[in-house]
Amino acid sequence: MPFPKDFLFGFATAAYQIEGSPASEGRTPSVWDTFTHSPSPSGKRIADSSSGDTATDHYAKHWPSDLALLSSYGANAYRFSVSWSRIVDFSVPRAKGERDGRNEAGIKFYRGVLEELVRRGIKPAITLFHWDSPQALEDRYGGWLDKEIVHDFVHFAKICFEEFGDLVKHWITLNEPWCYSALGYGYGVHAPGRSSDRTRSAVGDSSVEPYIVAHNLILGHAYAVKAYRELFAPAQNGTIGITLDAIAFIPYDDTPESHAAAQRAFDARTGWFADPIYKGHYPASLYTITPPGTLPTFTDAEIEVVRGSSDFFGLNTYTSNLVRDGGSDLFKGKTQTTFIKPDGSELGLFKSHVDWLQAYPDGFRQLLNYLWKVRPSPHRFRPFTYSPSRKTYNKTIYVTENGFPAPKENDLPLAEAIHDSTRVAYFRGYTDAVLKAVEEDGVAVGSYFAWSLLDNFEWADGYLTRFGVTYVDYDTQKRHPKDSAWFLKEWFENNKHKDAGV
Ligand code: GBH
Repeated sequence: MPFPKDFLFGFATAAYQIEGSPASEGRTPSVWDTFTHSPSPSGKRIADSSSGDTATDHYAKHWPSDLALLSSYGANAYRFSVSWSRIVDFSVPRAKGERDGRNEAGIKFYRGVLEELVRRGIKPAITLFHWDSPQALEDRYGGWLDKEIVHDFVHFAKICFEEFGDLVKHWITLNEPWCYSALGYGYGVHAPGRSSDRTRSAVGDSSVEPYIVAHNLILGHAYAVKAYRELFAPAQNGTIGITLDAIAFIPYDDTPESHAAAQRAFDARTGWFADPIYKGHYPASLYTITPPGTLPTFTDAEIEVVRGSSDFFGLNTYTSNLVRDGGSDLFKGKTQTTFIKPDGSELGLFKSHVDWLQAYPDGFRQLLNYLWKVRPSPHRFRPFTYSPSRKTYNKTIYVTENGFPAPKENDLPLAEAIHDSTRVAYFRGYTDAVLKAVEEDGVAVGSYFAWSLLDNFEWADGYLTRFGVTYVDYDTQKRHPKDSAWFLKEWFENNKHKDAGV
């Protein structure tokens, strides 16, 4: 058995994408409630003009049966996020610097979920922040634009450690801070929808704000980890870290320009967060593409807290890109990306209907190797040798999301949609890649969470794009397992240790 005994096999979700019930039992709005309910200057923000108001109705009604689905799919772990504005009581107006109280009803809900998971022998992995920032903090001082939020995030995190930490041994502070910074404050396509692009947003400065927000996210993460390590880990014995979004950026051709471009693309997406956290500084290439003074500085005391603030490398990855020099987009590291190789053929095996995602399992294997460490490759792939002297992160990788939206699934009748052979092909390729990375390449991997347990609110795509292994009929909220759920069940079962008690 190539996977360690305690390897986590499971599925992932996020609060705003599944819960619904935005105003129940003391929850106050998050930036996603505000964003989905206000039009942008050019019209629609969400492809089908929807919101997470109902989503999969997980909070009010379906959570017990959704957890039963996890058992029926053979999962021994479940990654989900908690809603900050359900757990902290923002109903009382407060000034900047004052801390808010607790919302006991929200805490009780998650406690119920955790107890049921434990009863089922499913290990919970909690994400504290999956983009649903409290609107109250936005109104109070501008949310993540103000360093004050570090204190409020730590306050929230400590409530979670205190209330849930006896049952939770895997904590993820932030999900994909690149998305929150670049999509929320650069392109303006995610909440809070700020951008210099005036067709998208009336407010915001994309040359400054994403960097401030990213900096404060890194600090929020790091100080939450410090609090956990000092106050809770000694008794609770859990592990804590961050989840970053990464793409296998493969040089378009064997020119120095393309290799440098691939490095910049990686730095602009992942290194922006990973390098401070694992190495103690922003990536050098970010300074070469941004005007002087764009990247905020950490104080010496801060960098002591930031460096080494993740026990593992939490990885969300879906696709690979060929990269070459060019373009002016800072959030892509001034590179151009494509799926078409110089000889005109496709990089990946097949595409999805969303323009950013192609299935290329070999890219996943390369990425796992690269994140683990740069070294002579023991297998046929050339690793990402953009700069061979560079050490990468050398931390156990927790794959916290990986998945595929089957083409046009939304238009298919149920009887066809549940036979999601393209998604099955995707998971076959990607699970095989992670197995080879562990077995043949010696990469340390601690989990594989498929995205997602359920079809759900896919952010700017609304309900039109489905990533679930379970089909959700949004008229009836009935759940229908797809073939991909049974494929993963079999893969989990074939790879689990029989004596692991799960
Ligand atoms: C994850 O993000 C999210 O964590 C999860 O909530 C989501 O449902 C899931 O993926 C599926 O999308 O500007 O070119 O990057 C994945 C990363 C970032 C991919 C935004 C799509 C938009 C196109 N996503 N990106 S681009």
